[in-house]
Amino acid sequence: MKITSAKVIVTSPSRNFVTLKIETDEGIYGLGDATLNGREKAVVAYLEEHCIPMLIGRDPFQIEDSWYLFYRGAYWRRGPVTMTAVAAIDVALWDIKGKALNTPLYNLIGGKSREKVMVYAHANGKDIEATLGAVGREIDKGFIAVRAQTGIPGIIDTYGVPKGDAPYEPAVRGLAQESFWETEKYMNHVPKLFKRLRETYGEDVHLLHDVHHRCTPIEAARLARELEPYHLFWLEDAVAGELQEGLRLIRNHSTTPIAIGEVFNTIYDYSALMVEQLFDYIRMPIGHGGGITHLLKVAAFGSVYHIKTGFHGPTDLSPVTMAAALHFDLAINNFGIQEYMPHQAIVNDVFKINYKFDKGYMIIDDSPGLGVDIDEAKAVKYPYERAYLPINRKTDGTMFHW
Ligand code: GCO
Ligand code: MG
Repeated sequence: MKITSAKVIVTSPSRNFVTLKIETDEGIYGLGDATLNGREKAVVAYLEEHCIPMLIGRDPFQIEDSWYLFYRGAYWRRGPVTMTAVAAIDVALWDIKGKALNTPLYNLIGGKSREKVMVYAHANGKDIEATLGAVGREIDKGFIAVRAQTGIPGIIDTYGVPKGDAPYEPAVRGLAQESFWETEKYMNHVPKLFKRLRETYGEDVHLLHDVHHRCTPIEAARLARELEPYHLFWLEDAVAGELQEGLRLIRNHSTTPIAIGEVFNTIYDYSALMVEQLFDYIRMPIGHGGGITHLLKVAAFGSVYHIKTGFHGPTDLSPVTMAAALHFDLAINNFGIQEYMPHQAIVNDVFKINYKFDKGYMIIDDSPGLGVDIDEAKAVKYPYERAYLPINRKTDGTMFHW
């Protein structure tokens, strides 16, 4: 089999998605998600200008060699743009192989280790009462794990809490919106939320919280310690992703489990952290972390240290990444949990999906390859629109982490 062509499809049904489609001389094609929220066109250019010409004529079954071709062969390695492009190629090649061998992706990477994938939902509210209600609604839908984010008195915008009743979907069309932040108010408020959540919903539901990189190491250590009585499933991105030594301080002060890595893109962002056992859950999504080939290595390395996966799964990753993640989650032994934010219904006008939510878990059918498809005629109905993630300042105007 040979790769005969490849193209990049950009579509924006409610938000931008970038999809790589690789075609072969046997009529089989594969899909990869190349969406990098707010920087979509950078990946489009990387693929069109630098990768697609090198793909033509290659054997799509040589996935390991292709991975190293685009990783080592670029010389300028790593980084989110590069690794999102590498991931899109890699996932599309696995999709082709599954279809050619007429078997679902999970069978190519070890077979099923479980029948269904535990997922966590998002629950947000403008204050503690509203968040309690939102968590209750997710439990009523059947979720057994819920991430809770709440508005903070005295802060206009808080990460994860949308205005009005809109679903939380980071990136807005037009230029970046600014939000404002005071860590002190946040730190004093969040433990009150989790106290109320445990009092209201008991010990059984898994509760998660995302700090979104906003604490310094000593602040994160204090927060993790103050949340300890509420037995979180995890505290996510308690310090900025690049501040790896910060995790040591958290560990020294708390037993709250730590998740990190949605902004990481290679094993080299994790390796020292894993050996020292400074965190518990790997967040790097397949779509940004070099694809299935690379995540298999990252997850295997983590398994040596009893670290589990908990892949990123917001709506800014396309259904192609969600399907790839679900196959992966089914197959590996050290799966922990999967983030699941359902896409808006209009997204399914363009993408045909093969997974569904069922009582706290996701199940995926056994179509060959990934099992997700894209309708190109529908995709062109939703042209790209520039969108940015918000930027964040302290209330005195200082530029801060979003
Ligand atoms: C999460 C993330 C997202 C990111 C978003 C950025 O845990 O789901 O933090 O909400 O902010 O993916 O594009
Ligand atoms: Mg996050």
